[in-house]
Amino acid sequence: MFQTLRLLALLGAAIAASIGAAEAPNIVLIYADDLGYGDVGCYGAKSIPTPNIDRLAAGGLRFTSGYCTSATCTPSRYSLLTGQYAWRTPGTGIAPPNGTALIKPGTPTLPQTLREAGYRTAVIGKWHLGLGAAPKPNWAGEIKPGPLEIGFDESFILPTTNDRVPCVYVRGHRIVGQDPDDPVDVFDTQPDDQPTGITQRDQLKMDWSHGHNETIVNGISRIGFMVGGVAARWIDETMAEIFVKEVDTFLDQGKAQPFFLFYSAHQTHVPRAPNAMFVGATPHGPRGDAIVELDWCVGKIVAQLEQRGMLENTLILFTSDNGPILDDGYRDQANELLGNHQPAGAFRGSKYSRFEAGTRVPWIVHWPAEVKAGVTDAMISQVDLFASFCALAGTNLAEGVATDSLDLSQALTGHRPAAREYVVEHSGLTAKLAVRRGDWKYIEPDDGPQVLTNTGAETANSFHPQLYNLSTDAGERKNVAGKHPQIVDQLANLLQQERRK
Ligand code: NG6
Ligand code: CA
Repeated sequence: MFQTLRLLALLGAAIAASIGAAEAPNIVLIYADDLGYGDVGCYGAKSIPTPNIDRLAAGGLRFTSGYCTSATCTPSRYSLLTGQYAWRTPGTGIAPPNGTALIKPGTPTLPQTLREAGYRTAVIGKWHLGLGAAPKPNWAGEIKPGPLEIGFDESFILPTTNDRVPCVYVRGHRIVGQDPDDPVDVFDTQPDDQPTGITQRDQLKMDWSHGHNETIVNGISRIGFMVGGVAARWIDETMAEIFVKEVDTFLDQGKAQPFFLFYSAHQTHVPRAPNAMFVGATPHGPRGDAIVELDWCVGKIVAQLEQRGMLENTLILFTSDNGPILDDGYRDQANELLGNHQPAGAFRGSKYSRFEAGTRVPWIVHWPAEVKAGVTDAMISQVDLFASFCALAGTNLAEGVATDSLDLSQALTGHRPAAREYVVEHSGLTAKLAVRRGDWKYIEPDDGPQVLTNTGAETANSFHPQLYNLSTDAGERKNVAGKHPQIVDQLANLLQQERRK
């Protein structure tokens, strides 16, 4: 087995050598949560210090047209790992606390394909792609299928998001530190008379604004009800350190094989409860401070690679799963303390939106051995990472695998500027899509709400087709669909063709 892996790794190295790299690179995907285009210094933030992320950008390739596939988490992650748009598969919306595994074992995935090419693979951090099988995950026992069944050799995850139960870490198939006498279980409705965010609202560490008022863990009420596992429950303020330490342990296994590490950060998703080290680091309250904490994690990961002499031939991709949001369910003053900070930069919209801010995200590629520093406006989507990373690993995709994923390895590494001709954008809340081709952005009509009442998010829904010229109107304010009916038709047809694929 090891011989075969070794052979494949060598083969990968040989092919990678054809683009100039001496050996197949390690790949570290640092995936931020709800981080907007304008949230970090190298993309224009002035009042949130992000020196570590900025350093990656200064020494790497910064993309100004890098996209996630959807403006919410679960579908973006699904597309990234499968190379297929989540909107093709029903049920891939935001996974609930007891959501079962969305990527079925046997589905070709990015980690599985890299593993077959000789990579050691791991996921550390937020999962949010469902776990276990129907009717619900076996929280008290063996929780499978999960990451290990779809191509990861190792996993240390928070099962859903940090605002959802169960608030525990899962390593491999089991909850970490679970006392068999106090087993964890999770319910959609209240199973007992435990205090909740409603009954003990005045004692919470952070008040909720909408939803998020069920089981209380670490003084913060969450989505869903959990019982048991009291000793295993996480403390939000130490989550960053814990994840970063897991990275250290993973890297300790050395250089015998190239590796793929999916570091899936919890910042800056709600509840934003950064470590005391970061409280007050920005004038923006917990949301800004959580971004500084994320930056600290990036710095630690880079340092850990550097200490082991691994940085040179490691491709680090830093990006985000969807655009920014201010009030996503807790009263953490994200709106009140925003000041002049622009989480989405010049773009309109936010998380949940088909306007650019929903899916156009920070995207930095750092790989000293191969990638020259610079800035590019090449259009690329996270759905392309499957084919692109596999090409860099020197492995070919079989027919019918990752069919939405384009091999843009040459654009990703700055060797060739050409990338996607068009990029499909999805909000995650509607079946309707949007597309950007060149400077044109077309948004399909949809009769859903234009603004979400709880979050204030502008969805980009409208009864009318929308067309914007991003070269003169990056903020998508002036709908020119009436003036350019042919372009509207072309782009509407393009989306119909995409659907039929
Ligand atoms: C929404 C939650 C929001 C957030 C989101 C998922 C409510 C009212 N809102 O349903 O707080 O958790 O789901 O975010 O419950 S994501 O980034 O993981 O997609
Ligand atoms: Ca997210």
